[in-house]
Amino acid sequence: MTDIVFVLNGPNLNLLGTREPEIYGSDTLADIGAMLGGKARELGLEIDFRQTNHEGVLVDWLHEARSTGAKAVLLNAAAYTHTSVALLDAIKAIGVPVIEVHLSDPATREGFRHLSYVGMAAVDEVKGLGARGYAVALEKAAAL
Ligand code: CA2
Repeated sequence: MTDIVFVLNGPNLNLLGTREPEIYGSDTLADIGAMLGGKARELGLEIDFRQTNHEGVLVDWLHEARSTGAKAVLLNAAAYTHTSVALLDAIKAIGVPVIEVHLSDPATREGFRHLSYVGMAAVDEVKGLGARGYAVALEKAAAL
């Protein structure tokens, strides 16, 4: 096992900071990556921070977390959280602990966001804390 934590971000999160700040905050994803890099240094961890709009790429990256021997994965799968059995199967398959992260709290939003396939296999979750939730999730990963 390494001290690397994969931080995987799903569809449309590349647009963070451009609209709906009342839901997602005003930080861009690059801001979150920079903040989390600092937090990782404090914790003696390394992060590999990525974003994709493609479901299969997230599956490939989860497999890569396994082959790299990552300590943990922080996963904000965005809308795929609520639809993707492929992500559920991948999380179950890799044997690397996955912590589910969301900027907002999907449970307080539209009904279709209440179901989480990611949550069915994740070891923990951080929701509704905005960008700070990524740092909280990294602390949880450090404690695993
Ligand atoms: O709260 C979260 O982190 C979500 O994963 C964000 C997803 C949403 O589908 C999930 O239900 C909850 C949406 C990400 C799209 O983010 C944007 C932010 C600003 C502008 C455009 C997209």
